[in-house]
Amino acid sequence: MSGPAAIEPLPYTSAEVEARLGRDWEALLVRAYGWMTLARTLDARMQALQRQGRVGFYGAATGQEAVNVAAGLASAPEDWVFPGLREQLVALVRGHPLPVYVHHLFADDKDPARGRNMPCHPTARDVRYVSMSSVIGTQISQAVGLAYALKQKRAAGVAFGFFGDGATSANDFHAGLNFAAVLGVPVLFVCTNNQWAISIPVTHQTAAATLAGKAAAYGLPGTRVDGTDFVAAYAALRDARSRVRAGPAPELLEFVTYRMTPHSSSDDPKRYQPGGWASDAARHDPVARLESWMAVEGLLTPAVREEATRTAERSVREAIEAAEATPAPIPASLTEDVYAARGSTPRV
Ligand SMILES: Cc1ncc(C[n+]2csc(CCOP(=O)(O)OP(=O)(O)O)c2C)c(N)n1
Ligand SMILES: [Mg+2]
Repeated sequence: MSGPAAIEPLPYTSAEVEARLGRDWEALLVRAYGWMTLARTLDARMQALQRQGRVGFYGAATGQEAVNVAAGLASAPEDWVFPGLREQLVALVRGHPLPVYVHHLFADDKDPARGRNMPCHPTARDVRYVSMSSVIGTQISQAVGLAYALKQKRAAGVAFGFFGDGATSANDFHAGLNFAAVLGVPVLFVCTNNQWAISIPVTHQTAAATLAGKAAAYGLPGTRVDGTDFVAAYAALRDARSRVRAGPAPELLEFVTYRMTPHSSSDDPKRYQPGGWASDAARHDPVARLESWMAVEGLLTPAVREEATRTAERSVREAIEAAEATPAPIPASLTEDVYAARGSTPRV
């Protein structure tokens, strides 16, 4: 049996972290660690429940937690989120209640979409998290359209358009970045390059050296960031968000990460991933990297770590219990929320 993979250490002194994150850096890191622990717990439980047939489908975001938590924390309440496949955690960090998300995963009667959307495709109106589209790339141009509306209305906020490396080959990527730059709208493009689009490695996706480099063709800034380093991810998102807002002017951030799980519950990566992938990914595990840095700096005592684990396990368990005690939507609800009754407000 091989031992645990060595972790690529985060390359900072605590003074450097303070310089990048600001005065409240310690509280920020403890908060981020709590969210990442919750995300890991949720991904593990949901993948197991899917295998037991209790949840229909699940797509984990294991390995992408640093970007998602950083985006949730760096965004403002007035911002809008147009997610790709793996940004559900952004909704939770922005305040969408975990039990509501778990009701959605179980497609039960308390799912805001009443079971009409595939599990793991939540909609979270309360935090301006737009219903996720499985059609790769469509959300990119939708984010641009929303950002254009913000500009026209002189409204506050930034639209975050999330997508994966595979989506950079979609037409919407081209149309979206082009229109955003020409129109000068407040949209922040966040590409999480987890190096796979199901079975296609990013090296077969594009001949470009980096995905961030594609921004130059459209006349907007593109920056590549280590997406397994929470400190770098948070600083990049916070700073880009404020430049995008001030412009208004779009930017592209590419976060390099490692997909640590199958593409989804319908995938078997053993058929296509090279043997060394899992250990490479483990060395760049964003949760382990933050955890070990915090432990060395004395920020993460065994007691703090245990508390984070206990809290995550309890909240996930309680949300699952509540979902399992909730009936499926009744068939008659199929026609509810489809047409707005005159004078009514849609529920979703
Ligand atoms: C237009 C379109 N083509 C193909 C698919 C099938 N499909 C689903 S996910 C996926 C790969 C997406 O890869 P990437 O953008 O890197 O996101 P990741 O899954 O890695 O987060 C594909 C090809 C789809 N959903 N939509
Ligand atoms: Mg990908």
